[in-house]
Amino acid sequence: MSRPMKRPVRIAVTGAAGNIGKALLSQIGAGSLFGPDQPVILQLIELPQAIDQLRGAAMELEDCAFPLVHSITLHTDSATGFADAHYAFLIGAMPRKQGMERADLLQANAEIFSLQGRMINDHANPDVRVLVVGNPCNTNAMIASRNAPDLCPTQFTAMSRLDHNRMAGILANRIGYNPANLRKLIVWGNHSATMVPDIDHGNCFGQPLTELVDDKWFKDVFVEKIQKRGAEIIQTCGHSSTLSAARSAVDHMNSWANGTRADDYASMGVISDGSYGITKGIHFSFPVHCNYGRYQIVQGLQLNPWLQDMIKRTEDELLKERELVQDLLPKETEARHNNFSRDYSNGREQTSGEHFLSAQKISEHE
Ligand code: NAX
Repeated sequence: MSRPMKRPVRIAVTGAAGNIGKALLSQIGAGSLFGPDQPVILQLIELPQAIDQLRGAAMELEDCAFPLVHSITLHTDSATGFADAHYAFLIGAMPRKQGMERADLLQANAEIFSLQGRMINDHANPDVRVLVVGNPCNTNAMIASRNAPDLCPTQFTAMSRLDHNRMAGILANRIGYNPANLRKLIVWGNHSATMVPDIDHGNCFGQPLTELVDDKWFKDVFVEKIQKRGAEIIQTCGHSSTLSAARSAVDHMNSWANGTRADDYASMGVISDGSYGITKGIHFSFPVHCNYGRYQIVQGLQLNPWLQDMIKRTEDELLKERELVQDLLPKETEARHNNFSRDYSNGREQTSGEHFLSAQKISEHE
């Protein structure tokens, strides 16, 4: 006898006609995100100039005939796009153009993510879980959260899972094991070239990774390889990570909603509550445990001086980014974020309540 289907959940995706967006949608449609008994309503959000690409993507999804796709709605207005969403993947962002300074890129994206934060606050399900993929994702997550006064800052996260997965894939090949057997890898800090890969607490079948991996290779080759892997992929094939980014977005949301193994960590960009001395209020990648739809930052790990120094550098970079977008951070939410306490870092319970089911399989909204 087949298992009964659950009620559909609403998943909003911005930048849905882009490279990562399309790869993500095919994984969600195939059931990689929440399993074979969880139907989904896909609320796809794009810029008006990309509406034809979005229509094409929706037609392809229809042609995939995924049994789990209950319905698809297309939006160029984020108010309707985020309406009642239980999960939101914020992928669409302004790409860096020639001659653009990092400060200009931050500012342009800050405007996008402050608007999206407000729209999610006003229109999404109150228990929505948000993953920011669009770069600079840590600072964009902070901006969206600062613009969502009615939601808990723990509902906004940034993606460092790709860096975590890159560590697992490359290390596993190096030492000749399956990536699934590597436990407790960590990525600290910003999703940028300052991120800090850490294997000090990791193991493979109980054996410390520091015993399996040569320290000189780790520090001189591996760390930089992970930090620059995105650039290496662009240089090699002419476009940024697509399949691995989509896979990591699925893994991130899956860990968050369904939990991590008791003997493993996930790396997630989450609001700092001061753990490990990191300034409160910035979105920083920490090792987390997830359970019952909540995450908690792993506490009490010893950090060697080399790691501490690198972690300080990535924190400084995020503080500089915050400085550059100060004008888009409302005063109203400043105290709540900058005094953020671990006591609140439990997130919200997931609700799977479903309110409006679309009559049509694909419908468009202005
Ligand atoms: P694409 O250029 O293929 O797609 C982006 C899509 O977003 C476009 O279709 C565009 O029309 C849309 N878009 C732009 N602004 C929007 C807005 N305000 N609302 C709705 N849609 C909007 O880029 P893609 O390769 O998919 O990358 C998307 C983002 O992911 C980029 O910012 C990229 O830097 C970032 N990445 C983040 C990663 C991470 O680990 N956090 C890794 C992969 C990737 O580099």
